[in-house]
Amino acid sequence: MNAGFFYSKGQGHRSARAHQLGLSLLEVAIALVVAGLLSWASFSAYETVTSQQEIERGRAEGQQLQSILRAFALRHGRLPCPDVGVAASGYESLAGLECAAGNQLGWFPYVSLGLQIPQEALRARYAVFRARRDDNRLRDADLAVSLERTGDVESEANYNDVTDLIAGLNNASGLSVATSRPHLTGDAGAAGAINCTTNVVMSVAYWVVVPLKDADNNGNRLDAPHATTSLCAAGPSAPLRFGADDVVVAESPAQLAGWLRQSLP
Ligand SMILES: [Ca+2]
Ligand SMILES: [Ca+2]
Ligand SMILES: [Ca+2]
Repeated sequence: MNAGFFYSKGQGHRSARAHQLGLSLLEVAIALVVAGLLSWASFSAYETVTSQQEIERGRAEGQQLQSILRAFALRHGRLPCPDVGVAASGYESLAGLECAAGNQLGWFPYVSLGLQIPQEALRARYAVFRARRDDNRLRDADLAVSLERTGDVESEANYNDVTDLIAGLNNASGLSVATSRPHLTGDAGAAGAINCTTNVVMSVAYWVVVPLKDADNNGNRLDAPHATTSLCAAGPSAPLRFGADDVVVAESPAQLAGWLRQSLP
């Protein structure tokens, strides 16, 4: 606005100028409010888009880790051993050449599986089903150890191979669900409440939890029902909910055995 223009028009135009100025100030005020609202709205939209993208990324990461676990199982006749370091080292925590006894919960062993350790939000917790039966290998269900479970001798074709993992998975399927081993609670839907105390749904051969953000603001990226020391994970089909953005992938022993059977050469 050119103020000089109004001054040069003399007294008769003063009210018009005041009117013009007043209107302009009102317009400016409205414009500021609208700009504020717009920037707030676009910021909120940005936040929403960003979280959705992150969750999609978490899901993609979970799917990738599941594919890699399956490929590892097919090739090695066992599931990987968790990385029990406080900070992820990326390596399986072995004792000698075998998964250390009792090690069933830790970080996903990225480096041992040929991957790089990802950024913290995508760095996954991992649990594997282990029910050792040293007294009877035909009934062994320690899935982190490759073991002859079908009575073949070393010269036979199916000695200590993926079919022995399938046998171990079948043995695991036959055991009743125990909270001392990796398991799932519900999904807030068909599988019932997400509650590790009151609703223990099934054993799993493994679960992987990608933590993403600390959505429940408890100082840990894992959100309830997940915790660093817990063997319980929410059902993978659990919907997104307030205070929980963790992504879960898991398979029951029967599901993994089915996939392996289909994938046998
Ligand atoms: Ca065998
Ligand atoms: Ca989280
Ligand atoms: Ca948390």
